[in-house]
Amino acid sequence: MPFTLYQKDLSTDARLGTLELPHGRVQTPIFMPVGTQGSVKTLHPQDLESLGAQIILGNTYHLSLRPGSGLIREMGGLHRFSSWNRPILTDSGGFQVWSLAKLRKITEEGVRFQNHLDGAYMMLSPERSMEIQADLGSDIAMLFDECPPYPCDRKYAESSLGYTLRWARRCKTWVQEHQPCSGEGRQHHFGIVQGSVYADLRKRCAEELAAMDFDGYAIGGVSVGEPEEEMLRAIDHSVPWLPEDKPRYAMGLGTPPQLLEMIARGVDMFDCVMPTRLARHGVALTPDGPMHIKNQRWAADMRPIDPKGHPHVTQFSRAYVRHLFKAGEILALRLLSFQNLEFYLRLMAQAREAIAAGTFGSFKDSFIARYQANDI
Ligand code: PRF
Repeated sequence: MPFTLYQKDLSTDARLGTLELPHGRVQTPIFMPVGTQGSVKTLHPQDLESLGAQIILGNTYHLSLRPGSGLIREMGGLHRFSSWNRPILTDSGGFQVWSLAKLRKITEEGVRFQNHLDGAYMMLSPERSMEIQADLGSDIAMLFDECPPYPCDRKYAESSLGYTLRWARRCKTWVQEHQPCSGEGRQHHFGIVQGSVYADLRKRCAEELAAMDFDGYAIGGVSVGEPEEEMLRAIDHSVPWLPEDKPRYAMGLGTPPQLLEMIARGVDMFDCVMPTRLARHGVALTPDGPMHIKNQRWAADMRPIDPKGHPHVTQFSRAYVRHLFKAGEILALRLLSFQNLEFYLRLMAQAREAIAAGTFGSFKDSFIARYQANDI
């Protein structure tokens, strides 16, 4: 069994586990830095290792457009190509077509779209997505789903769910026909629960995917513009119907407090561009909340951004990082990316420790109270 659940928190549904993947073991709850183009922006693979990153994300949509998944396969797969030897999860592409491509048309076959690079017409289908992800050689491949927008009327949500479930079946068939091996080194496959804000659709999707027996399950269709309560409700409407003994992954989330709320609801895995994107906008994340480094108030501040942060960042003053950012120096983006990913990864390590100690509920409450006081 690749997923081992070895402890549950006493007062919440938080869980502690490990996931055995072809390129190594991942401890859950875990945050996965996003490396859309096969690179986590501004960081070297050694940086990621020194931050303790255990698994990173790659994207089918971007990598299949450029440089092409055939090329990556010829270069020995995404791990070898990018010189990252720990696990990689790849998203299936449908969501990125939804958010980036022009002229998208969904049919039973798949999604036809004009790509955002040169406007060429392309087709992504469940089979093609699985084939690309097999070429990339990721440890975890996501099924090809349809992510409905928010808000979304019931009729659209139902028809969209039909695609997600039928496409899941086709992904499974493709895998059975092309990757019959069941050994340790095999690629793992995660189904994605959709159903928009409709509790019965979420339940149906989770149950039908569970019956198809995947290695793990994601909750998709969240963080698409809905208010936070709606997002938490979508999790509450999905998690109870997912098998206890498989990992659960909330896609594209979220702020540090949101991650803790999700962990408390039994979610094990996360990815989000937020830490690296905020870094490039001059925001450092700290236990006392977000810090806007451009602010005049840091101009002569000798203190490090976050005294508990990584030595690569604590050796510099807020004043210096502010100067670098304002001068447009690339080092500023790198230092802030370092800070923010370290902060997210540390948060997950602290969450795991708190679950092990049976104190996750009080850890969550005190972390959120301090973070939201924004008392920097
Ligand atoms: N589906 C897929 N990838 C995703 C999402 C989804 O619903 C989301 C939604 N938050 C982010 N990434 N395949």
